[in-house]
Amino acid sequence: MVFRQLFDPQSSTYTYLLADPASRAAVLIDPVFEQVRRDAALVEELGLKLAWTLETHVHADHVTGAWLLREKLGSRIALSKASGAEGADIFLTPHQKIPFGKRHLEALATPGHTNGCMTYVLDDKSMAFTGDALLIRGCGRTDFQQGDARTLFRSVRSRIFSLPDDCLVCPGHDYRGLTQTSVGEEKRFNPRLAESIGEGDFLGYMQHLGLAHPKQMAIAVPANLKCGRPEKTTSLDPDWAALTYTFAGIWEVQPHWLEENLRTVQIVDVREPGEFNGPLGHVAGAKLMPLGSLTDRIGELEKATPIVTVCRSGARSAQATLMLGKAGFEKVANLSGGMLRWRAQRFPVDGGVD
Ligand SMILES: N[C@@H](CCC(=O)N[C@@H](CS)C(=O)NCC(=O)O)C(=O)O
Ligand SMILES: [Fe+2]
Repeated sequence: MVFRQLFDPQSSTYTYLLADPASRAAVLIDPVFEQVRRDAALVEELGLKLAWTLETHVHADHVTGAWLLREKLGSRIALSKASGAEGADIFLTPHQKIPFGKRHLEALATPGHTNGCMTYVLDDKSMAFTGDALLIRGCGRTDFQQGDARTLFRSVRSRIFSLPDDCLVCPGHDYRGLTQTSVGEEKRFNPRLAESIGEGDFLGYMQHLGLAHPKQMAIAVPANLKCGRPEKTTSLDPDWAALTYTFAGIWEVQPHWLEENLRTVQIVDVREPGEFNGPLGHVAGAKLMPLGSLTDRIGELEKATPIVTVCRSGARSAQATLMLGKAGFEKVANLSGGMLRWRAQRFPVDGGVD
């Protein structure tokens, strides 16, 4: 099983990537709109095909990436019928199975934080994705949307605590940086829901949480009721080149694109002079600005003309794209694979030896 836990620092949301290694079919649980580029890059770098995005519920604190991922990667959107959302491909009912390759998740209804909350349980019951029904030593609040503490108590105790004790619990958020827990651990140590605690105690606890409403609530709830489809569908991605975004957070262009567009960009070679004039040669028209001098010499570059950074392997030049981005240059990309790939693909160089 391919498994990754991804984090959105703005909303403290966890997104989970699961995939069947044989077929490469993948599922993303609770993707975040602002992290779609990152998540799509990871799916592509791991050679996966995103079959589904699943929502554990209609979130109040961030906009889902479901719609944008469907646009980018052709994934299908699923969430519970009880959510009241529109625009999904499948509206799940309790015990429905979501297949990905040879594996599947089963949707359990765990309402209480919202009406439409679902917990997704992996086929072998080794993992449960509880959304905000059960958090690590906590649980989702019940004071807005269709929140109801009594319903939440019963969902957790009957549906989640009946899973095996060693079933890993993967929550929708954690505000302290904790990552995972287990059913057995929460049955013993959850301060609100442990087996020793009664329903009345839980109701009292939940009435006095005293939390401010999520900052994004007025935007997030209506957007999530449409599976994250924005009002205006303008592209957020830069389009000045055939760009790819890496999971490492770097915009890149491939050698063939640079070769076809040599005259429309500033090529900044960040190697040392000995390398620039050495056996690998350099791309015609490249400006030599060693990485260590880039910050001091940044005034030599034009802001309006796109920049492609180059080095031996693409590592130092990736760092250069970040430095230029911080200095306010908006159209910057790294030459993927650097001079090594440029030469391997037999593109011409000035200087250098065969
Ligand atoms: N300060 C956060 C609020 C986060 C919040 O209220 N989260 C909900 C989940 S959507 C919750 O149930 N939190 C439970 C808790 O913080 O204990 C924000 O503005 O987004
Ligand atoms: Fe929530």
